Amino acid sequence: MAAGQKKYLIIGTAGHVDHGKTELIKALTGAETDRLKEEKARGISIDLGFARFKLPGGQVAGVVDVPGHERFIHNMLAGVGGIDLVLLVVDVSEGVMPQTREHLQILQLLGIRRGIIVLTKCDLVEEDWIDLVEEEVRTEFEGTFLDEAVCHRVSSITGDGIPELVETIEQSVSDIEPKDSDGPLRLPIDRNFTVSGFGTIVTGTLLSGSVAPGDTVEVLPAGEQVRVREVQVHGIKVEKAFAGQRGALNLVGLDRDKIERGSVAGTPGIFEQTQRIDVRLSLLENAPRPLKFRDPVHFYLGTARLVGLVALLDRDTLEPGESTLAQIHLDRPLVAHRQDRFIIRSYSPMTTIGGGLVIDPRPAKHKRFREAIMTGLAELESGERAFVLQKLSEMDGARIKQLETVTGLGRERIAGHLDALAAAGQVTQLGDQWLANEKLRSWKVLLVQATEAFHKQNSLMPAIPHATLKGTLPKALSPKAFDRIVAELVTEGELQEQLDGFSLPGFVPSPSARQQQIIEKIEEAYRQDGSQAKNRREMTERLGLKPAEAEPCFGYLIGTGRLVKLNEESLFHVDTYEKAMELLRSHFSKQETLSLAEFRDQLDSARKQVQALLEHFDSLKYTMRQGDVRVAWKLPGK
Ligand SMILES: Nc1nc2c(ncn2[C@@H]2O[C@H](COP(=O)(O)OP(=O)(O)OP(=O)(O)O)[C@@H](O)[C@H]2O)c(=O)[nH]1
Ligand SMILES: [Mg+2]
Repeated sequence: MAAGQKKYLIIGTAGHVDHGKTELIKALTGAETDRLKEEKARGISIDLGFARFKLPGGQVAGVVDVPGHERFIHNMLAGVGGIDLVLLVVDVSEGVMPQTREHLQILQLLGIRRGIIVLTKCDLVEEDWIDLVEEEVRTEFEGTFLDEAVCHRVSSITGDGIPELVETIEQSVSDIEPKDSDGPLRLPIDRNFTVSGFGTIVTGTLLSGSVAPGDTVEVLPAGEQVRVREVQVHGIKVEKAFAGQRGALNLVGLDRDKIERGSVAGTPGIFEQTQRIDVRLSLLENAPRPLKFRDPVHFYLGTARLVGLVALLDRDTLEPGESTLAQIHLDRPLVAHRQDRFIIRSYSPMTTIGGGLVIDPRPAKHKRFREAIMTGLAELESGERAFVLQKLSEMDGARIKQLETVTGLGRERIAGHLDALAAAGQVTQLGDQWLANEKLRSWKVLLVQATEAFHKQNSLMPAIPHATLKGTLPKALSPKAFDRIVAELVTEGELQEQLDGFSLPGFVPSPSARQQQIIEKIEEAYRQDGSQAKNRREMTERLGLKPAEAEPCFGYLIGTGRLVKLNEESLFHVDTYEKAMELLRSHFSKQETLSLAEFRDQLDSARKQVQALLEHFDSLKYTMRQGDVRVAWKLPGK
């Protein structure tokens, strides 16, 4: 987490229908989360409700209130993905009911690890009755993540027990690990709507990354890149929303038909959609029957809801309570990531029967009963290979040596894993470094965007200089690896190589009439001055130009090769430069060494310029300095 950045958390509710979840959120936050007319009329929640919860310590949490009714479990599933802390609500007059269990199982399968048990409606029954219900709840929750959870007794109507609950919430959130705001943006969309005159709005919990107005996000499966016009958190316009917050993004020019609950807004180039995933799949112990090869199931991941066929790879049936590696074929594209958790429900009747973890979001189609495939998957699931991939994904390019340090594995083993990962399309070798493909993809997008932004800002420069472009990526990336990335972009037709840098294909600098005049004036002055040319600042002054208007024109002249830059200040007209090259060549055709004084006489120039020129030749490896003189090195012929 970046220094000084606040911690953002999501608190969710869970529990059987009518057990008092919405009322509890009202008692805690003052907000009414039932928004729909039908919800108000029927007195039950149908869809997700959202609220802002300011804790006494000042921390603000987002609240996701889920519906308890069996028929709306799919909505509940769209809401619980990103929560950090759950309030599991049990109505003391009813005790544990079917959706108390089902919600608990779902939370357990999704890997939610923190919760508080809240016994509601305590104003309606006697104390010793509550004791009995608490005992029942404790027995029921044994062995789950709520085994040792704190249990609170409240009445959301009278307010009894609410302050104590708030205190426990405050304590529980203090040591929650916040989500990663530095990672790529990932926002599974849970709502989308249009506001007239404003366009499309999408909302969701940011699982990682951050988003600000002006950013470009990619919406999948639509596959469109769109600009974010405005970002809101809890109805308030913000400059940036961070991981762990609920954000509403106003997207420019995206048709609402192209999005649905389950779509994902993310950093362009990172996420890919898939209709086939390799998973670790577990069937609940109380699943009503075994799962057979190619059984259809309802499949839930993030906010998405699909239908999948389960291809069991090493058996024909999966018994309740068992777990295995399997491949799931989906009816529609899904955005999934390694380590994502998912839920499956039986096709009919719809009950939760299991869930699991994504091992490979983009696998090949597997043949069944192949030992090599099973071992490969097992390796990928828990083995070193996944570990190496994970470590590499955390680094901005790494040599094998560095991977040895961070993984503690030997060079040979790492090299073997990297080769296998490269064959599986997950990593790439770029010269001296390795890089996770996920990062490579996002960096490529970034480089193209940086070039585009540069063109906008510097319309006279034919290219973004090599060094400026490299500066947009992390320092850890080696120059060689960077060159490989841009070379790939050039091959892919995304960038075009220029004299000293890169441009978008077909970009042509276009000076205005006024700029054209200045350009010609500067060029003419340098041509006339020849080897006597003054430095850039003096030239600007002499021609009576403002530095701000002269600078881009210098850039243009350098970029188009009419002026040659010896260093930041010293420039030569290209004709003068060619002449100097000619002198250099002819000198070394006759002599072994060249001193500064000799060259100054030949060139008839000032010492400072000659010095700059010779250093420039050194840097190009045309010449090499040896004590006070230069010798020819890799001097190009004519
Ligand atoms: N007396 C009393 N009534 C309560 C309490 N909490 C909730 N209720 C009532 O119980 C009913 C159901 O409460 P809700 O909060 O809507 O229940 P819910 O869990 O959100 O229900 P769904 O979202 O449909 O699953 C409402 O009429 C509430 O006013 C409480 O602590 N005491
Ligand atoms: Mg409710």
